[in-house]
Amino acid sequence: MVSTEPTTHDAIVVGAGFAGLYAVHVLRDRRHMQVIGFDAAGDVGGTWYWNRYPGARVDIESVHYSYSFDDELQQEWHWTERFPAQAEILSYLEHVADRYDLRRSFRFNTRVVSLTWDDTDAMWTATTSAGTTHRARFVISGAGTLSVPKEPEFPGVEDFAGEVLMTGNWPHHEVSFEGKRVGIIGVGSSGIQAISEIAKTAGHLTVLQRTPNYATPIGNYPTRPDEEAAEKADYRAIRDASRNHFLGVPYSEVQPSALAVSPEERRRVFDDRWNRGGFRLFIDSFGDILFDKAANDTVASYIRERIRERVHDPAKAELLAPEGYPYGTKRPPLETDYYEAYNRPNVDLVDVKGNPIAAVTPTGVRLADGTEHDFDMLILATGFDACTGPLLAMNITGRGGLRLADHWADGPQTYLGLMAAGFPNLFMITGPQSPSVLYNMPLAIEDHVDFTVAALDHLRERGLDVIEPEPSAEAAWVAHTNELAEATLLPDSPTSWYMGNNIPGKPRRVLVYLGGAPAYRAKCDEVVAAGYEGFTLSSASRVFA
Ligand code: NA7
Repeated sequence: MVSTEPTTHDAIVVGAGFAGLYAVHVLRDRRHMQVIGFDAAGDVGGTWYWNRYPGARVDIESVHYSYSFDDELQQEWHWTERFPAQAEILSYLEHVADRYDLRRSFRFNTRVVSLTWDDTDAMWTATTSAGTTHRARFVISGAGTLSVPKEPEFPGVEDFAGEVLMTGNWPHHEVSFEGKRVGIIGVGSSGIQAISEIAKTAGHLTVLQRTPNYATPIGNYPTRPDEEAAEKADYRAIRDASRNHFLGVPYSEVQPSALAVSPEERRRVFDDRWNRGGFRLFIDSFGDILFDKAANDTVASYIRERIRERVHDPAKAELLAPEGYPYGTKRPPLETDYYEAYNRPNVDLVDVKGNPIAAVTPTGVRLADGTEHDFDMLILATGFDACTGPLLAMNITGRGGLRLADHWADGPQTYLGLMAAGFPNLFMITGPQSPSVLYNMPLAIEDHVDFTVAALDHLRERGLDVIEPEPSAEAAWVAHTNELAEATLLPDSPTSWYMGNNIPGKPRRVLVYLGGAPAYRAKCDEVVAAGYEGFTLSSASRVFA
């Protein structure tokens, strides 16, 4: 049968997570563009499709971590918990897909394997894993920031006789841990969430920990009807407050400096934020903890103290209490009863920092000193090739055959974290060097998609069809994002996906914009007000200054 599906489109959208769904809705339903979307997954959901390991949960209250673009949607949806689990967020995205009839614009189980710009007619060509080819003037990537799991770096992993599971690509079938000897590598956010749950049913759980983390309580609870009603009555103000906050949440109690207050007042603030949960300790306690080592030391030692209170075995407590790097320079995990898991008789903690994992064997894991740990199941919670990985995985080639991989050989180069010089009409939603993961993601996504759509409107109104950053504007943005990072403690982290150095061989460069969402939005507004300053706008054949 010959396919009658068009292969030339106005826009190609990559991904059916928060970004791709919103992009398709706006471009197709509000701008009446002919749009096609692709996702490697079997359905919508993005992050929340893949990361379905036990305990997977959002770390920002979902009344905030949700779309704001349609008041009816935010009024009608009911979250059952303050910080819902993966299944509920996936249901929400499925509801969004149904509500706006979005699935019909997507091809699922279809990965974009290359994207190539053609200078002669100013069109992108996408090839897909389904063997199809599609052309479009514009590409909107909603490929995600944490969607390419880190390759297992343990020799022998393919020879393990039991099951190997990855938190970032968890099976869809029910996984039972009953009576099994389970090993888990990694104590980032994913590992910490998974350990807390798996410990409850595993026959035996062994946690292989390299760097202990500063995990703090999430403070989850079932939705309180009065709180929900009050929020829905004032949703617009809450969204405005969120957009005007560094992290995109309406927290408003940050004090300037941990060093400017008495030890008693500091303790009071830390206790209060610890007890109230979320990212309050990190972002709504003292404004200098990410910038001043002495200020950071106060919160780091507070967290260590709280960890030691919760873990009964002093030897385990010592291993779990992080030392030697500042709090917040690795993405701070949030937890429920994580430290208490180590008080269970079926949970062991093994330090693999001094004695690293040498290999996976058919029966388990062998450490450098020859010690063997036998498992029936091995779980890799070892993280992601963050921010740049999802874009580089698409084999993108821009003007004059310039490969994105070469352009970014020394780290990402973008203008506003949204576009790269030499890659016209390619919009990277929550791309590297934008606030992305340091800004409540659904709002960061809406802002980026809205910026993109406004730029397309601007082009169309002027009879133009190509937009790209000037190399000088890109260079200035890269320098600016690096300077912002240098002013923080982030470069002091031993390994952090914020800095790209969790992946062997990846350039150590900051991957997020650290000036905060309000400063970023102000900069974007300035660029637009100045007629898309720093961008070159052109028609397919003629370049306008
Ligand atoms: P993370 O935060 O990057 O955590 C990965 C964990 O895996 C971390 O504890 C790593 O230790 C550990 N790891 C990675 N490679 C190894 C090797 N070779 N040996 C031992 N341990 C290793 O990923 P997550 O998936 O937990 O979280 C990612 C984000 O998703 C999270 O921040 C949220 O934004 C959602 P290390 O610290 O490098 O010593």
